[in-house]
Amino acid sequence: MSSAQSPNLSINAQRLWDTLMETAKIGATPKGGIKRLTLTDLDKQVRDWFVAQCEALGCTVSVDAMGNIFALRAGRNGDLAPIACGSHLDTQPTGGKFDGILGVLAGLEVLRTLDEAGYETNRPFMVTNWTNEEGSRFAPAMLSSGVYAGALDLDYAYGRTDKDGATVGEELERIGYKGDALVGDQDFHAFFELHIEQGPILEAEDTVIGVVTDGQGQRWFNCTVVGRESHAGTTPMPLRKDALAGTSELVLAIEQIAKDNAPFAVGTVGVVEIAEPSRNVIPGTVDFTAEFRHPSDAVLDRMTDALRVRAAEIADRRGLDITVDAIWDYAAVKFDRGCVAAVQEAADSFGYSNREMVSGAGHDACYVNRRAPTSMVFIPCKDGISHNELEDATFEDCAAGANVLLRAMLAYDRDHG
Ligand code: HGY
Ligand code: MN
Ligand code: MN
Repeated sequence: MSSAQSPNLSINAQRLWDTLMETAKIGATPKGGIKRLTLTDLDKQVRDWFVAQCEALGCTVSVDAMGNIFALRAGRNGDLAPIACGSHLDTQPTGGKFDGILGVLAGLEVLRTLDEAGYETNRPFMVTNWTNEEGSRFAPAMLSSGVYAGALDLDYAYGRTDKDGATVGEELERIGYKGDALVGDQDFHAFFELHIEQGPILEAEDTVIGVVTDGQGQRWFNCTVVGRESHAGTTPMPLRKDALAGTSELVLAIEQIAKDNAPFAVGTVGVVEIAEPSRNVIPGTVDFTAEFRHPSDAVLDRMTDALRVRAAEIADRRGLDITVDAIWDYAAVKFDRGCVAAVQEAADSFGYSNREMVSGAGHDACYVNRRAPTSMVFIPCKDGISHNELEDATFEDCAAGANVLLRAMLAYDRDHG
C-alpha cells in the first residue's frame, strides 16, 4: 500500500486492551493498581517484556545510558529521522494501570497494526520508554527525558538517590539497562505521546480526545524546618520551638498561595517526615516536599517568592530555622502546532469528540518538545483520578486514543515523509 495518502488504518482494540491487562500483572496491587517503581526488578521485568515484544515485530531496539528504550520499525527512507511515540512504564507507589503505560503500549499497538497491514511508512516509526518519568523513587520527575533534552546533566541524574541511598546509576547497572547509546543521540522527526488526562475535564465534558496544546510549568522544593526537641509534658506552649507546628502553618500557606493564584495554580505537599518521631517529644526537625504548578512561569516566580516570604515570617515568629531549597524548575511548554494539527486531523477522521487543552501533569513529551516537534493526545480517566490504584479508563477510550495516535503519526509521515 503506497503512503502517498494517509491510510484509514485502525488499531486492534481488543489486542491493546489485552496487552494493558497482561502487563498490569507486573507489580499488581491488591486494590487493582500497579506498584512498579522505576529501576526495580519489576521495572526490569516489564522492560524485558517490552523489548521482547518489539524485537518479535522486527524492530531494532537500542538503550541509552539513562535506560531509555528506543524500538525502531524500518520505513522506506531509512536514513531519515523517525516519527516517534511513547511514554513511561514506571509507576507511582499507588499507581494505576494506565498512567504512562497506555502511551507505551499504544505505541506497540501502532507498530503491530502497521505490521499486520503490511504498511510501509515513508519514515521509520519508533516507540520509546522513558526512564523515571514519575520522579517518585528518584526526584525529579521526567529525569531521563530531561537529560535527553539537555535540561538535566547525566552525572546529576546518575547521582539521584532513593530513600535507601541507592543511586540511579547503580540501579540502571543492576537491572542491566545502563545502555551504550549516548543520551540525546537519538533524533526524532516528531514525537507524539498518548496519555490519560489525569484530571476531570474530558470526562465532565463527555469528550473522548484531548488535543493537548500546552503543558504547565512546575517548581519542586525540599524544605526543612528545625526547632527543638523537648518534653511534651514539661515544656510550656510559649517556650516551644515546635517544628511540626511550623511545618503545618507552612503547608497551609502553600495551599493559600495556590488559591491566591486561582484558577490554574496548584500547590501540593506530598511527603512530610519528622526526624526521630516520638509521641511525647515535641518535633525538632521536619523535612517535607512542596511543589507549585501553573501554565505561566511568571506566576510560578511570584508563587515561589510568596513561599519564601511566608517561610521567613513563620520562622521568625516561632523561633525556627526554615530552609526552602528549590530542586527543580520545569518551564511551561507550548507544543508544536504542526503536531497538534496532526492530532486534530486524526481525531476528526474518526469523528471522535475532542477539545484543545493544557496538560496539568508533566510528561516526557514536555521535555522532548525541546528537541523535536511534539504534541500529546489525552483520553479521559474515571473521575479524573490518577496516581491512585483506582485509576481507570474504558476499553473504548483507550482504543480511541491509540487510533488517534496511529493516524496522527501517519498524517505527519504523509506530510513530512
Ligand atoms: O508529576 C507529574 O506531573 C507526572 O505525572 N509524573
Ligand atoms: Mn505519566
Ligand atoms: Mn504519573
